[in-house]
Amino acid sequence: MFINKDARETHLITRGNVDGLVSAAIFLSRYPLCRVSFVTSPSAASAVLSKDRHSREVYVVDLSPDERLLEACEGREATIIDHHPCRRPDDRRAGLVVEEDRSAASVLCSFMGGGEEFRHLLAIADSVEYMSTPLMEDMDTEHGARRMAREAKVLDFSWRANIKDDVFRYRAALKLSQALWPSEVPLIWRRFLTVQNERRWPRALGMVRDRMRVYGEIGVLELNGRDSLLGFGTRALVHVAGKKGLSYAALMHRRDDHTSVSLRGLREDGVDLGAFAERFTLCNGVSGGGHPRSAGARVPLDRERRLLMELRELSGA
Ligand SMILES: [Mn+2]
Repeated sequence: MFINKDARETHLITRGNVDGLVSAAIFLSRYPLCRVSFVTSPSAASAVLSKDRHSREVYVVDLSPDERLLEACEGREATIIDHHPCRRPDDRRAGLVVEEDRSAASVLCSFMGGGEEFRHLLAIADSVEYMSTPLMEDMDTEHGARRMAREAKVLDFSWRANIKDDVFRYRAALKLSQALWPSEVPLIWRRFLTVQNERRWPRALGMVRDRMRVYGEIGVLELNGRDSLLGFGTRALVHVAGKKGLSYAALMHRRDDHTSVSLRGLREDGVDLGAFAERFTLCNGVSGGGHPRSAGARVPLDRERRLLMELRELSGA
């Protein structure tokens, strides 16, 4: 089959993690010729959307509708499907489908209808998003909790082998659109084995243990430029901060002209980090937002300290 760019009148924009991969798989099962873009933030999604002049319909999945993203949707046939708390439920610039408490992939699947054959993958997406859903319980009963955890790990490790590789993501999602298990897809299995054999997860944990500093209730890890945690960034930091009994984790990654901050809340009753990131970046630039317990921000280099100070004050530690 010849896939011509002009035939791709439907465009999916989603994240490159497990939730995004499962979303893409479900979407591709319905629209096998669609164009798929993987991004890491709502601002990256709005940039991709602004450049796309040819798609008739655009679906933006797993990205919270901030002002820039809604602006980019204006005048387009755009639908945002998400599971981050939505502060603009009445905005008319895009169709908004937002449900919390389960993965974006699950929200997408019920929006599209059908998708019975994807229940195992949806339960995997729910679990990797730290949710706890009735579907996860059903799948644990049907397939065994160990198998479910194992398959979630296979898919979650696989994309981390090379976090920049969107061609892998697309191919993996296309295979998963046949409702296979992650371990049944050789492409995914091989990447998983690479990450596993190189012991990247335990090595990433070791790096975090060496470098994390504790600021009040926040475990802070600073990375510079090309530093990496072998693909496990925030996940490894959250793990170590959790073991130390801390309430928040903050990964501060310094790039050329700004710092990307990932914030995670490790307590149920902590500060609403999505609201905090949005409010902080309104006054201190560039962009930010997210879930109560998982948020991101881009801030100018000289605002890093201030962000940590304000979070510490809010947390009362
Ligand atoms: Mn998600």
